[in-house]
Amino acid sequence: MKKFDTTLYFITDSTGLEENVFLYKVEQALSGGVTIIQLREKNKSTREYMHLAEKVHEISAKYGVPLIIDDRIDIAMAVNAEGVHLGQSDMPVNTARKIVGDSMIIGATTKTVEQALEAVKNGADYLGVGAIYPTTTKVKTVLTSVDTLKDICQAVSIPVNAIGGLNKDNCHVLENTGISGICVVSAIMKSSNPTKSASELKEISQRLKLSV
Ligand code: TZP
Ligand code: MG
Repeated sequence: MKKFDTTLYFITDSTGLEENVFLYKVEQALSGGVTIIQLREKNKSTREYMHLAEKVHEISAKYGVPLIIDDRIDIAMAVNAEGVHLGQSDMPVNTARKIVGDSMIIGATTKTVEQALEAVKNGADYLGVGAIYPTTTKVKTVLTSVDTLKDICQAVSIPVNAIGGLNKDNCHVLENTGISGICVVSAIMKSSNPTKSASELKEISQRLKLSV
């Protein structure tokens, strides 16, 4: 049985960082209590993506935190990552499921109830929904309303995480939505103290989960 906790889902962004600085930030975030981590690389070669995935996996394994690879089931499988995250333009979840088998975690980005139900039917283990707020992270996305987020949470029985522009000062809109956790990039990546930010965000997310 797959066991994972999406309370504080940290998505990395290595843009502009030396590898050792990036890995140090990752470790700081993990030590602050991140419960699941996604390596998200958009401009690396396959070889470079794999190399970084191996390094991040060594660190995440020390903390017992599952590593999810964005977009690429081949890299997830090659480095024995715990999961893969697929968007609406990536490999369909049902195809990915056939390839990776039952034990790998598959996450899906969904922006409507219809997409959410489809992802669940196809074998997704959790959903990411957003962007809730405009984001400074490089991503092709549109805003998703909190009402839609609520509708998705009600429609599915797998964990649903909110994403997009979330930080410790604006998560209150997620109260009573039914989310299982929050996904953040810059609130941790751009923090001068990723350990402290992770620990604060985790506490906020835990409180939000209790608010339903
Ligand atoms: N998908 C929707 S918003 C987003 C992704 C990957 C980026 C979130 O980044 P941040 O810095 O937490 O706004
Ligand atoms: Mg993708």
